[in-house]
Amino acid sequence: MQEGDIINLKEFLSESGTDPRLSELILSLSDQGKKIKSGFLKSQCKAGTRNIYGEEQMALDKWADEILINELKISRLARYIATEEQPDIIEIQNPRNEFGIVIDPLDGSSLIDVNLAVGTIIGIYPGNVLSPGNTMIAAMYILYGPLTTMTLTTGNGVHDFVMDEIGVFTLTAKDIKIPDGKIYAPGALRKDYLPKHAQFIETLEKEGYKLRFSGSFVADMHQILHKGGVFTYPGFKGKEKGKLRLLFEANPLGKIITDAGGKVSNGTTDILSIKPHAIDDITPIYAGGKKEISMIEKLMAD
Ligand code: AFP
Repeated sequence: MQEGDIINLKEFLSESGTDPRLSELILSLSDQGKKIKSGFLKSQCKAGTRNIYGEEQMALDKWADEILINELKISRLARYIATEEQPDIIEIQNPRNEFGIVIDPLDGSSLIDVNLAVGTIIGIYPGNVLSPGNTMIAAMYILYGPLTTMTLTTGNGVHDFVMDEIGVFTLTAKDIKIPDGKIYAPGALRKDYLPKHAQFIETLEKEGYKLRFSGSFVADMHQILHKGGVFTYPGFKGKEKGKLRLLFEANPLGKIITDAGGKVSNGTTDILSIKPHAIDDITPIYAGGKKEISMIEKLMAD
Protein backbone atom coordinates (compact mmCIF):
# COMPACT_ATOMS: atom_id res chain seq x y z
CA MET A 1 0.00 0.00 0.00
CA GLN A 2 1.61 3.30 -1.14
CA GLU A 3 0.90 6.76 0.32
CA GLY A 4 -1.88 8.35 -1.79
CA ASP A 5 -3.20 5.03 -3.20
CA ILE A 6 -6.99 4.68 -3.38
CA ILE A 7 -7.79 1.56 -1.43
CA ASN A 8 -11.16 -0.05 -0.86
CA LEU A 9 -12.38 -1.93 2.22
CA LYS A 10 -11.75 -5.36 0.72
CA GLU A 11 -8.17 -4.49 -0.24
CA PHE A 12 -7.59 -2.83 3.11
CA LEU A 13 -8.74 -5.89 5.06
CA SER A 14 -6.59 -8.18 2.97
CA GLU A 15 -3.49 -5.96 3.08
CA SER A 16 -3.79 -5.42 6.83
CA GLY A 17 -3.76 -9.19 7.40
CA THR A 18 -7.30 -9.52 8.80
CA ASP A 19 -8.51 -13.10 9.35
CA PRO A 20 -10.27 -13.94 6.04
CA ARG A 21 -13.40 -15.19 7.88
CA LEU A 22 -13.65 -11.92 9.79
CA SER A 23 -13.02 -9.96 6.57
CA GLU A 24 -15.85 -11.79 4.83
CA LEU A 25 -18.20 -10.97 7.70
CA ILE A 26 -17.21 -7.28 7.78
CA LEU A 27 -17.65 -7.01 4.01
CA SER A 28 -21.05 -8.65 4.16
CA LEU A 29 -22.19 -6.32 6.96
CA SER A 30 -20.90 -3.26 5.12
CA ASP A 31 -22.91 -4.33 2.06
CA GLN A 32 -26.09 -4.25 4.16
CA GLY A 33 -25.28 -0.59 4.91
CA LYS A 34 -25.76 0.08 1.21
CA LYS A 35 -29.25 -1.48 1.32
CA ILE A 36 -30.19 0.34 4.51
CA LYS A 37 -29.12 3.66 3.00
CA SER A 38 -31.32 3.03 -0.05
CA GLY A 39 -34.24 2.32 2.31
CA PHE A 40 -34.30 5.94 3.47
CA LEU A 41 -35.29 7.09 0.01
CA LYS A 42 -37.82 4.32 -0.51
CA SER A 43 -39.56 5.01 2.79
CA GLN A 44 -39.93 8.78 2.27
CA CYS A 45 -43.43 9.85 3.26
CA LYS A 46 -45.33 12.54 1.42
CA ALA A 47 -48.27 14.25 3.12
CA GLY A 48 -51.40 12.16 2.70
CA THR A 49 -49.65 9.14 1.17
CA ARG A 50 -48.25 5.98 2.69
CA ASN A 51 -44.92 6.05 0.88
CA ILE A 52 -43.85 6.86 -2.66
CA TYR A 53 -44.28 3.24 -3.72
CA GLY A 54 -47.69 2.91 -2.08
CA GLU A 55 -46.36 0.08 0.07
CA GLU A 56 -47.12 -0.61 3.71
CA GLN A 57 -44.82 1.63 5.74
CA MET A 58 -42.53 -0.25 8.11
CA ALA A 59 -40.48 1.46 10.81
CA LEU A 60 -37.02 1.80 9.33
CA ASP A 61 -35.24 0.46 12.40
CA LYS A 62 -37.29 -2.75 12.25
CA TRP A 63 -36.70 -2.98 8.52
CA ALA A 64 -32.93 -2.51 8.91
CA ASP A 65 -32.99 -5.20 11.60
CA GLU A 66 -34.68 -7.63 9.19
CA ILE A 67 -32.16 -6.87 6.43
CA LEU A 68 -29.19 -7.58 8.68
CA ILE A 69 -30.61 -10.72 10.31
CA ASN A 70 -31.82 -12.22 7.03
CA GLU A 71 -28.44 -11.74 5.41
CA LEU A 72 -26.66 -13.34 8.37
CA LYS A 73 -29.10 -16.27 8.28
CA ILE A 74 -28.38 -16.80 4.58
CA SER A 75 -24.60 -16.33 4.75
CA ARG A 76 -24.24 -18.26 8.07
CA LEU A 77 -21.10 -16.19 8.72
CA ALA A 78 -21.77 -16.03 12.47
CA ARG A 79 -23.28 -18.29 15.11
CA TYR A 80 -24.95 -15.75 17.44
CA ILE A 81 -26.82 -12.54 16.67
CA ALA A 82 -28.17 -10.14 19.28
CA THR A 83 -29.89 -6.98 18.10
CA GLU A 84 -31.54 -4.10 19.85
CA GLU A 85 -34.82 -5.00 18.16
CA GLN A 86 -34.91 -8.68 19.24
CA PRO A 87 -35.81 -9.98 22.72
CA ASP A 88 -33.46 -13.00 22.54
CA ILE A 89 -30.13 -14.06 21.09
CA ILE A 90 -30.62 -15.73 17.71
CA GLU A 91 -28.54 -18.86 17.08
CA ILE A 92 -27.86 -19.61 13.41
CA GLN A 93 -28.20 -23.23 12.27
CA ASN A 94 -25.04 -24.81 10.80
CA PRO A 95 -22.93 -21.65 11.10
CA ARG A 96 -19.73 -21.41 9.07
CA ASN A 97 -18.01 -19.53 11.94
CA GLU A 98 -18.37 -19.20 15.70
CA PHE A 99 -18.61 -15.37 15.73
CA GLY A 100 -21.20 -13.59 17.87
CA ILE A 101 -22.53 -10.24 16.63
CA VAL A 102 -24.28 -7.41 18.45
CA ILE A 103 -26.20 -4.90 16.34
CA ASP A 104 -28.04 -1.65 16.82
CA PRO A 105 -29.63 -1.60 13.34
CA LEU A 106 -30.47 2.12 13.31
CA ASP A 107 -29.24 4.17 16.22
CA GLY A 108 -30.89 7.59 16.47
CA SER A 109 -33.85 6.39 14.44
CA SER A 110 -36.14 9.08 15.89
CA LEU A 111 -34.07 11.59 13.87
CA ILE A 112 -34.75 10.05 10.47
CA ASP A 113 -37.87 12.20 10.08
CA VAL A 114 -35.81 15.36 10.45
CA ASN A 115 -32.98 14.19 8.18
CA LEU A 116 -30.20 14.12 10.78
CA ALA A 117 -27.40 11.56 10.77
CA VAL A 118 -28.18 8.07 12.09
CA GLY A 119 -26.14 4.89 12.02
CA THR A 120 -25.80 1.11 12.26
CA ILE A 121 -23.57 0.01 15.16
CA ILE A 122 -21.96 -3.45 15.21
CA GLY A 123 -19.67 -5.36 17.56
CA ILE A 124 -18.12 -8.75 16.75
CA TYR A 125 -17.07 -11.31 19.38
CA PRO A 126 -15.19 -14.59 18.90
CA GLY A 127 -18.28 -16.37 20.28
CA ASN A 128 -20.78 -15.66 23.08
CA VAL A 129 -22.02 -12.05 23.01
CA LEU A 130 -22.68 -11.97 26.76
CA SER A 131 -18.98 -11.30 27.27
CA PRO A 132 -17.08 -8.20 28.38
CA GLY A 133 -16.61 -5.64 25.61
CA ASN A 134 -12.83 -5.99 25.80
CA THR A 135 -13.16 -9.45 24.22
CA MET A 136 -14.61 -7.99 21.01
CA ILE A 137 -12.44 -8.69 17.98
CA ALA A 138 -13.95 -5.93 15.84
CA ALA A 139 -16.32 -3.00 16.11
CA MET A 140 -17.73 -0.78 13.40
CA TYR A 141 -20.44 1.69 12.58
CA ILE A 142 -21.96 2.88 9.37
CA LEU A 143 -23.04 6.51 9.56
CA TYR A 144 -25.74 7.73 7.19
CA GLY A 145 -25.18 11.48 6.94
CA PRO A 146 -24.47 13.76 3.95
CA LEU A 147 -22.01 10.96 3.15
CA THR A 148 -22.31 7.32 4.12
CA THR A 149 -19.17 6.44 6.04
CA MET A 150 -17.92 3.42 7.89
CA THR A 151 -15.59 3.49 10.90
CA LEU A 152 -13.87 0.24 11.79
CA THR A 153 -11.46 -1.30 14.24
CA THR A 154 -10.21 -4.88 14.20
CA GLY A 155 -7.77 -4.09 17.00
CA ASN A 156 -5.17 -2.49 14.71
CA GLY A 157 -6.24 1.12 14.83
CA VAL A 158 -9.42 2.92 13.85
CA HIS A 159 -10.05 3.65 10.20
CA ASP A 160 -12.67 5.62 8.24
CA PHE A 161 -14.11 4.69 4.86
CA VAL A 162 -16.55 6.56 2.65
CA MET A 163 -19.10 4.93 0.34
CA ASP A 164 -18.58 6.00 -3.27
CA GLU A 165 -21.25 6.41 -5.95
CA ILE A 166 -21.21 2.69 -6.80
CA GLY A 167 -21.49 1.63 -3.16
CA VAL A 168 -17.85 0.68 -2.49
CA PHE A 169 -16.26 1.77 0.79
CA THR A 170 -12.93 3.55 0.20
CA LEU A 171 -10.36 4.32 2.90
CA THR A 172 -10.32 8.03 3.85
CA ALA A 173 -8.48 8.12 7.19
CA LYS A 174 -6.10 5.57 8.65
CA ASP A 175 -5.23 5.05 12.29
CA ILE A 176 -7.39 7.86 13.65
CA LYS A 177 -6.46 9.18 17.10
CA ILE A 178 -8.89 11.24 19.15
CA PRO A 179 -7.46 14.78 19.33
CA ASP A 180 -7.64 17.17 22.31
CA GLY A 181 -10.86 19.07 21.87
CA LYS A 182 -13.48 21.08 23.67
CA ILE A 183 -16.80 19.57 22.72
CA TYR A 184 -19.25 18.00 25.15
CA ALA A 185 -22.33 16.02 24.19
CA PRO A 186 -24.45 15.66 27.34
CA GLY A 187 -27.53 13.42 27.39
CA ALA A 188 -30.33 13.58 30.01
CA LEU A 189 -32.08 16.61 31.47
CA ARG A 190 -30.07 19.03 33.58
CA LYS A 191 -32.82 19.11 36.26
CA ASP A 192 -32.25 15.35 36.79
CA TYR A 193 -28.44 15.41 37.03
CA LEU A 194 -26.89 13.65 40.03
CA PRO A 195 -24.47 15.89 42.03
CA LYS A 196 -21.10 14.51 40.77
CA HIS A 197 -22.29 14.61 37.18
CA ALA A 198 -23.55 18.17 37.62
CA GLN A 199 -20.11 19.14 38.92
CA PHE A 200 -18.47 17.50 35.88
CA ILE A 201 -20.69 19.41 33.44
CA GLU A 202 -20.11 22.70 35.29
CA THR A 203 -16.35 22.17 35.07
CA LEU A 204 -16.52 21.51 31.33
CA GLU A 205 -18.65 24.62 30.82
CA LYS A 206 -16.26 26.78 32.88
CA GLU A 207 -13.42 25.48 30.70
CA GLY A 208 -15.24 26.61 27.57
CA TYR A 209 -16.45 23.28 26.15
CA LYS A 210 -19.07 23.76 23.42
CA LEU A 211 -22.32 21.79 23.62
CA ARG A 212 -23.03 19.51 20.64
CA PHE A 213 -25.78 16.91 21.18
CA SER A 214 -27.90 15.66 18.30
CA GLY A 215 -29.80 12.76 19.93
CA SER A 216 -27.97 10.22 17.77
CA PHE A 217 -25.26 8.60 19.86
CA VAL A 218 -23.38 7.24 16.86
CA ALA A 219 -23.29 10.65 15.13
CA ASP A 220 -22.33 12.45 18.34
CA MET A 221 -19.54 9.92 18.98
CA HIS A 222 -18.26 10.29 15.43
CA GLN A 223 -17.86 14.00 16.10
CA ILE A 224 -16.06 13.35 19.40
CA LEU A 225 -13.76 10.81 17.71
CA HIS A 226 -12.70 13.43 15.17
CA LYS A 227 -12.83 16.62 17.20
CA GLY A 228 -12.12 15.47 20.77
CA GLY A 229 -14.04 16.07 23.99
CA VAL A 230 -16.59 13.85 25.68
CA PHE A 231 -19.98 12.24 25.13
CA THR A 232 -22.01 11.38 28.19
CA TYR A 233 -25.37 9.82 28.89
CA PRO A 234 -25.15 9.60 32.68
CA GLY A 235 -27.20 7.91 35.33
CA PHE A 236 -29.82 10.44 36.40
CA LYS A 237 -32.64 10.86 38.92
CA GLY A 238 -35.13 8.05 38.37
CA LYS A 239 -32.78 6.21 35.96
CA GLU A 240 -29.58 5.82 37.94
CA LYS A 241 -28.35 3.14 35.51
CA GLY A 242 -28.60 5.52 32.55
CA LYS A 243 -30.28 4.97 29.20
CA LEU A 244 -27.83 3.61 26.65
CA ARG A 245 -27.52 -0.08 25.92
CA LEU A 246 -24.30 -1.78 27.06
CA LEU A 247 -24.16 -4.40 24.30
CA PHE A 248 -25.48 -2.45 21.34
CA GLU A 249 -24.26 1.10 21.93
CA ALA A 250 -21.71 1.53 24.74
CA ASN A 251 -19.43 -1.44 24.01
CA PRO A 252 -18.88 -1.12 20.23
CA LEU A 253 -18.38 2.66 20.36
CA GLY A 254 -16.36 2.19 23.56
CA LYS A 255 -13.98 -0.16 21.75
CA ILE A 256 -13.63 2.27 18.85
CA ILE A 257 -12.87 5.27 21.06
CA THR A 258 -10.45 3.19 23.17
CA ASP A 259 -8.63 1.88 20.08
CA ALA A 260 -8.36 5.53 18.96
CA GLY A 261 -6.50 6.43 22.17
CA GLY A 262 -9.52 7.58 24.21
CA LYS A 263 -11.45 5.96 27.05
CA VAL A 264 -14.94 4.82 27.98
CA SER A 265 -16.30 4.61 31.52
CA ASN A 266 -19.51 4.34 33.50
CA GLY A 267 -18.04 6.98 35.80
CA THR A 268 -16.09 4.55 37.95
CA THR A 269 -15.13 1.57 35.76
CA ASP A 270 -14.00 0.91 32.19
CA ILE A 271 -17.24 -0.18 30.52
CA LEU A 272 -15.37 -2.68 28.35
CA SER A 273 -14.41 -4.70 31.44
CA ILE A 274 -18.02 -5.29 32.52
CA LYS A 275 -19.51 -8.77 32.05
CA PRO A 276 -23.11 -8.30 30.84
CA HIS A 277 -25.92 -10.14 32.61
CA ALA A 278 -28.50 -9.83 29.85
CA ILE A 279 -28.66 -8.46 26.33
CA ASP A 280 -30.77 -5.50 27.42
CA ASP A 281 -28.34 -4.26 30.12
CA ILE A 282 -28.02 -0.47 30.24
CA THR A 283 -25.19 1.68 31.54
CA PRO A 284 -24.26 5.25 32.31
CA ILE A 285 -21.58 6.27 29.81
CA TYR A 286 -18.73 8.74 29.51
CA ALA A 287 -16.72 8.30 26.29
CA GLY A 288 -14.05 10.50 24.82
CA GLY A 289 -10.58 11.83 25.57
CA LYS A 290 -8.51 10.33 28.40
CA LYS A 291 -8.41 13.73 30.12
CA GLU A 292 -12.20 14.09 30.35
CA ILE A 293 -12.75 10.47 31.45
CA SER A 294 -10.10 10.77 34.17
CA MET A 295 -11.82 13.97 35.32
CA ILE A 296 -15.22 12.28 35.85
CA GLU A 297 -13.67 9.16 37.42
CA LYS A 298 -11.77 11.36 39.86
CA LEU A 299 -14.92 13.32 40.75
CA MET A 300 -16.89 10.09 41.27
CA ALA A 301 -14.12 8.63 43.47
CA ASP A 302 -13.93 11.70 45.77
P1 AFP B 1 -33.22 5.76 19.21
O1 AFP B 1 -32.36 4.85 18.37
O2 AFP B 1 -34.41 5.07 19.78
O3 AFP B 1 -33.53 7.05 18.51
O4 AFP B 1 -32.37 6.13 20.53
C1 AFP B 1 -31.21 6.84 20.39
C2 AFP B 1 -30.43 6.90 21.67
O5 AFP B 1 -30.33 5.63 22.27
C3 AFP B 1 -29.02 7.46 21.45
O6 AFP B 1 -28.62 7.37 20.12
C4 AFP B 1 -29.12 8.90 21.91
O7 AFP B 1 -27.93 9.43 22.44
C5 AFP B 1 -30.19 8.84 22.95
O8 AFP B 1 -31.06 7.77 22.59
C6 AFP B 1 -30.97 10.13 23.02
O9 AFP B 1 -31.97 9.99 23.94
P2 AFP B 1 -32.85 11.24 24.43
O10 AFP B 1 -33.46 11.84 23.19
O11 AFP B 1 -33.84 10.63 25.36
O12 AFP B 1 -31.91 12.19 25.10
